[in-house]
Amino acid sequence: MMKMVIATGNGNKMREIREIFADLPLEILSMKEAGAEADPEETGTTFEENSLIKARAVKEVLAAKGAGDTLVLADDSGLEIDALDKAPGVLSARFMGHDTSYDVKNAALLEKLEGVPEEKRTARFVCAISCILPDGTEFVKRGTMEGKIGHEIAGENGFGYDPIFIPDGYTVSSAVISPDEKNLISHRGKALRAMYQELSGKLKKES
Ligand code: ITT
Repeated sequence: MMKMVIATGNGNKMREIREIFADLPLEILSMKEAGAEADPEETGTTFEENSLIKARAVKEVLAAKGAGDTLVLADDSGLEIDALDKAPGVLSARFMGHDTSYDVKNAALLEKLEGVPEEKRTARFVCAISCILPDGTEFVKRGTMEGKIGHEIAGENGFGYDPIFIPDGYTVSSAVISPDEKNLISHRGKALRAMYQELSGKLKKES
């Protein structure tokens, strides 16, 4: 079976990716499991650029190990808050420092939005997924989940900024809704399903 290495160190992303790709004829490995860890500087100004930077870095490590016949997938994602000029955006993971807890980050964002009226609290999660095929072909898919920033930290599911984000059509945060339901509406779910469509066609042609 062909191997697919995911260029992420984020276990939550790994779980979502494994769920959505479960029935593809692929052995899915994290970059750690594949012994191909890379942590390139995310110097891009868009989610697309940064996801490609991560995928190319892992592809290079794999090629150096003689494992170039592997598919590589990378995700770059983040939260855009309109009232903050789309911050934290591509800096979502680095906002206030990598090691700062999300309780602290989320509380700081809520404070920055104090007094901002409901209609101006719009926000979205964005996800770009890049794939590099064994022959070097690259493609990128994007998904978004629109919503708004709530007024409190709520919910135990999800991760990162989920506890302050209320998706359109909901009255609770994306950390309250179940993981399965989040997969159906999320930025990553949408980008991954678009990638799934493209890959399942390509993998069928090859087999
Ligand atoms: P990798 O680079 O190793 O994949 P990372 O967590 O550093 O892991 P990103 O650079 O893509 O990933 O940063 C994305 C950040 O955006 C992530 O750490 C969360 O803070 C936030 N984020 C992305 N998707 C999210 C989601 O579904 N729910 C909540 N927060 C999310």
